[in-house]
Amino acid sequence: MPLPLPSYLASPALRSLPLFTQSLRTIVVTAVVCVGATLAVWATSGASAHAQTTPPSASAGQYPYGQRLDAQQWLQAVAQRHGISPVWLQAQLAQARFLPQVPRLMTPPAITNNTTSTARDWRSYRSRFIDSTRIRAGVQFWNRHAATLQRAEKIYGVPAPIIVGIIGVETVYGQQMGNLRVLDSLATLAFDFPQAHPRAEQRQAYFQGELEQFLLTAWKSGSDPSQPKGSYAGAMGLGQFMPTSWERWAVDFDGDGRIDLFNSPADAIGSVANYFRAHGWQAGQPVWYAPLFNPQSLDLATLLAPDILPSFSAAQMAALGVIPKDAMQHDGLLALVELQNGSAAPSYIVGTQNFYTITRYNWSSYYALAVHDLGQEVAAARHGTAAATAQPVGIP
Ligand SMILES: [Ca+2]
Repeated sequence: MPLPLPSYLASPALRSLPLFTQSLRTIVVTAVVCVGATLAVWATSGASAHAQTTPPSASAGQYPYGQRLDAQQWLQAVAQRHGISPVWLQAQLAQARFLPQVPRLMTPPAITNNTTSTARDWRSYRSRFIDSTRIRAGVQFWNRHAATLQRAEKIYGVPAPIIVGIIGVETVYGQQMGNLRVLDSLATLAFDFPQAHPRAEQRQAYFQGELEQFLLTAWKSGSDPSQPKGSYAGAMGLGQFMPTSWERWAVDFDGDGRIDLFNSPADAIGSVANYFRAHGWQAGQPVWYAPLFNPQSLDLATLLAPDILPSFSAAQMAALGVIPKDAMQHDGLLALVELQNGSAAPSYIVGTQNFYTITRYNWSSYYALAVHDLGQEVAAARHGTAAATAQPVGIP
């Protein structure tokens, strides 16, 4: 079996011209030796005004990443860890640009609005992702790739509506894959993550890891990391894979010997299915059940304490006042999931392990339910029927 090339090199032009690419790399590396030499002078003289007088947090975007001391220290560590040429890494970092809109997009609305909480609303969230245009695009995508979706279900146990739901919510079936250079987004989040974020340190470390993997993959495959475009978070392709997800879970599902999540819907379908299986998808298990409330014995605080993590058997849940409809025989743990409805009373679903698995793709119960519902709507539209998606239930 040929080893798929884990390449981000999305540009077919560059891919088909290896000699040209090679000579370009030579030019870049030659040019960068000068930058490297300048840095060496910096390090020995200790006289760099830039590096010594500008703490990174205060200088977001003020100095290029190629000249930032914090970025240089990071670069040296990455070079040592993986045996990558520091000159090559420096050349890539020198191309990275600060994107001022990215930290803004990464800051939770509660902080930017200076309010303690924002009223979340399941209905309005759902309507952002489920409309007739997206459903129509989903029907076309499903029809075009029906055999591939079937093969993915057979191999990975993940049914077509879930894969179709994910790719629809993420990119409208490839129509909106993001137009920011991944190198810029990841460098901005790795070195200028908004410090107002409640988990800034943790998130910044996460994005440094993603940038590291992104550059490592480009180095190994000989591709140009300034080429791939993606979301403001650095997610790429039809299913919006982050670099570490691409490395771990993307598969070559059309058998052409390389993984291309930008241009190969089959690779995207197989990779989404493989990601789901790796994150605990249970073939044949429903995503959620409707709850039947018993107000006399209802212990909402205990049921909601583990949040979306499945923690109760059906019998335990029933004892706490929630009977999962038609699911008392359910084999596995369940979670009572609360969905806000703006200023109205919240509603609830009983999520299974599979509901939880969808949230491993994007950590939000609203996201998971929208993915599920879109898949159901597209499935119904393919057969010309109205979708029979059940709705979350309020406490009577
Ligand atoms: Ca492929």
